[in-house]
Amino acid sequence: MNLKLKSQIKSQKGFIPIIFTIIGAVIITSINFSFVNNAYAYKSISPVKGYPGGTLSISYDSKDCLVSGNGRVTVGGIEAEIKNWYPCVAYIYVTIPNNITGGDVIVYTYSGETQNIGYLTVYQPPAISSIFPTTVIPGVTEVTIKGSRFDNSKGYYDNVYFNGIKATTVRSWTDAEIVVVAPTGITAGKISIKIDPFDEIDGPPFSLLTPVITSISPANVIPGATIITVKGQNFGNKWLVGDDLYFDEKPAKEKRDVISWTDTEIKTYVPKEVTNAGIVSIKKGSWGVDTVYGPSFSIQKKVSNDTYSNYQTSYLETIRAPNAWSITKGSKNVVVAVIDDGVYVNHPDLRENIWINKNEVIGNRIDDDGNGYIDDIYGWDFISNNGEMTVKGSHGTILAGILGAVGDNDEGIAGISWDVKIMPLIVCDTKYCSPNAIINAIKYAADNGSNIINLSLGTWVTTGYSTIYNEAIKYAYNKGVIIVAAAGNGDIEGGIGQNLDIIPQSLVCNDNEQNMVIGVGAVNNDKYRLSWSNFGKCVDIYAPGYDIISTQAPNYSTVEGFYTIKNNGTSFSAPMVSGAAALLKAKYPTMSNYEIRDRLIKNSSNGVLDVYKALNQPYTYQIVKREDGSLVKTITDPTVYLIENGEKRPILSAAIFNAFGYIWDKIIAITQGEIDIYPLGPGVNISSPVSNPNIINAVDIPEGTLIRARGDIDIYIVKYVGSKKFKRLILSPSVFNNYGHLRWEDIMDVDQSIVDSFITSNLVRAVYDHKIYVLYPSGDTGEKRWVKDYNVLTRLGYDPDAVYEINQFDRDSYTTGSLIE
Ligand SMILES: [Ca+2]
Ligand SMILES: [Ca+2]
Ligand SMILES: [Ca+2]
Ligand SMILES: [Ca+2]
Repeated sequence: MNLKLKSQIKSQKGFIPIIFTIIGAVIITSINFSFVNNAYAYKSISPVKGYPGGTLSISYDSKDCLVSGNGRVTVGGIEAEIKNWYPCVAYIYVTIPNNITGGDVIVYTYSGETQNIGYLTVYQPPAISSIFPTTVIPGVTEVTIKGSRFDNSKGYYDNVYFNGIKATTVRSWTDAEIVVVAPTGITAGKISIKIDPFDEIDGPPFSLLTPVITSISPANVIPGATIITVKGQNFGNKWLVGDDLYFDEKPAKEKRDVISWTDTEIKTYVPKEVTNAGIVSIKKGSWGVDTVYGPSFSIQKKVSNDTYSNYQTSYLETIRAPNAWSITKGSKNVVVAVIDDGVYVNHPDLRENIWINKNEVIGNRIDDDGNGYIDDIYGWDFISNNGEMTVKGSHGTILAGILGAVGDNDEGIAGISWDVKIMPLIVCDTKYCSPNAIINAIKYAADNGSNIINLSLGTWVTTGYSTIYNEAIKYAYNKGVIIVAAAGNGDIEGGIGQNLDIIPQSLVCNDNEQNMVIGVGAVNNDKYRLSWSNFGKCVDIYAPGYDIISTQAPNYSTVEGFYTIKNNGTSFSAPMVSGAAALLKAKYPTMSNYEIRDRLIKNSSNGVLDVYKALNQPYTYQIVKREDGSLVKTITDPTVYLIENGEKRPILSAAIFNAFGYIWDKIIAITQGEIDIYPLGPGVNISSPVSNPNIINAVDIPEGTLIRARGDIDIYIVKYVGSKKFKRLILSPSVFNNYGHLRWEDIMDVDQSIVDSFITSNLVRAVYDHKIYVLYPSGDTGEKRWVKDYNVLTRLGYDPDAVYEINQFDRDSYTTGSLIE
């Protein structure tokens, strides 16, 4: 249909009611014959171009005014339904039949006359063949409607409806295709189209793209604190007015808690108004979509009556602190030194647990207890050199709360140890920790009654590893102090933790060859190491270090009052271990520091602190009975003992030690407590040689001897240059056999320690070959690389004395690598 034709239909149709009005007036006022007689002088149809179902008015040449009987009308031979037949005024109204494109309008009058009134053209109504897509987002989705006879453009009375709601945004409109945006406020139903003058016709059904929540994480939340991730589909690419996410009917968006909103994921804080567990639901009000319900959530329970206890539940349960509290909640006899930037000693949740130097009189400017520090009533500030204890940063007060905030006092949080005495020692300001201050503070702690020292200085002491702390650590350890240190963070801002085996750090790695420092790394509440936590052998145990709440000094708090949330770092893992050590010390006051250390480490769960297990399932500290032949000493006492027949035999001099071929590297440093269990045996001297057959005097191994550690397959040949003892690996059996003078039965099986006492040489020179090679054996093969000259050899630190002369077969059994220059 073209526009011109269409406007004709409209004007004709508009004319019809006027006719009706005239007719009605005529009927009501009774029939005026003179009018009628004037009226039937012509024959016509209106309109001349109609549509199926439309009304056709027919004026015919009437002679039937007073004649009774039936008349009828056909259009194109099809019987038309009579709507009204006004005989005397000669007007007939019929419904245009379906399924015709046109035809003559024939009136069969009552009297049997047949009158051909005129030709009617019949237009067909529009038809919808398809819509796409059939699933829509109200207000967003563009829907393409295909079909026929839509008209070439939209007229005022032409419209598309989505289940009765008119689409007001039309992208394009042609006779065969309409593109509209699904309107807001719709419900699922049929798309329909109204092309004037035709009646509205229905198209295929459409459904709404409704949001679906598939998962939430975590499901156990703390209102006002937990960031929850809601995953699903059809959330819309962004938040729109009218949308919201609800927790037990409490709107998150309305409360400005939503952090991000994408089509498949919403991140939001759980509104603090939420008080009950319930269902997470989403409403896409912007699409007119009703609330869709998702999974249920629960509210993190409290493990103490403290105000913010539910913030602590996850990580405290990870380390089973609540279970541990059924055994002990700590003791005020246990002192923990927090060596950091200070602890706010008047904190409402800490002040009961702050150490007080009872032997010091405050404010008299006298060192009453004679410990070298004047008026050190709560501890000492090693930066400002006074006892005022003004905090120099935010860090130390956080550590103090984690390990020892007063528990179950209706205030704040609970420390791991509810009862404890915290000794603040200030060694840092916000930017810098002084190594000397740290050393002095460690000594102060050890000298003034600390049972435990917490060193969460990992991220501040960035100078790497230094042995300057060793002596102080050793001093405290040998006084029975438990020393706990944070492993340090590689880089919390997305970086990765360092392998401390490769890059050791102080103070966590200042173990003094023993395990004097309990190194603590950080895990999440699922016991996975956090990527930024340092790791390696210096880390003895892990504890939660993410999203930790604690006490805070005034001016630093992020939670109303004196508290701070969302602390991340190994700094905050360490005081959990310190607090756990405090619980063990409270429960077992006479337990040694190394036993508490070992109970904590050996009762860990996947390497993660398990306070309950450490307390409840005693790790029976088994002092390993050293094997006969072991060489032991304490750290503080230079005397070396030979363990023999269950006794410790002092080796009376270094000369004797050397004369027996003992190896200094094999001396095991043990604690005084362990060494005390061995009864003292006779001293080792020349006139009382040891009887232990395992000890082979090194001087009994002549140059050229083939040695092999018991249980090992590697065979070495030894040589001596002055006081230096070298060994060289025989690469393979074929190399061995190629040397005609070597005999398998000559191989001497010795202790590994004997093998280790020889320096391994990988330097060789073959006969008739001036080149010196460095060998890189690997299994039964290997590579040789020529060292260019003597200067290169010495520059690289190789000892020319270590060079062995080998045969050419031996040399050629190594592949040739690149030149070393
Ligand atoms: Ca003093
Ligand atoms: Ca004093
Ligand atoms: Ca508390
Ligand atoms: Ca350690």
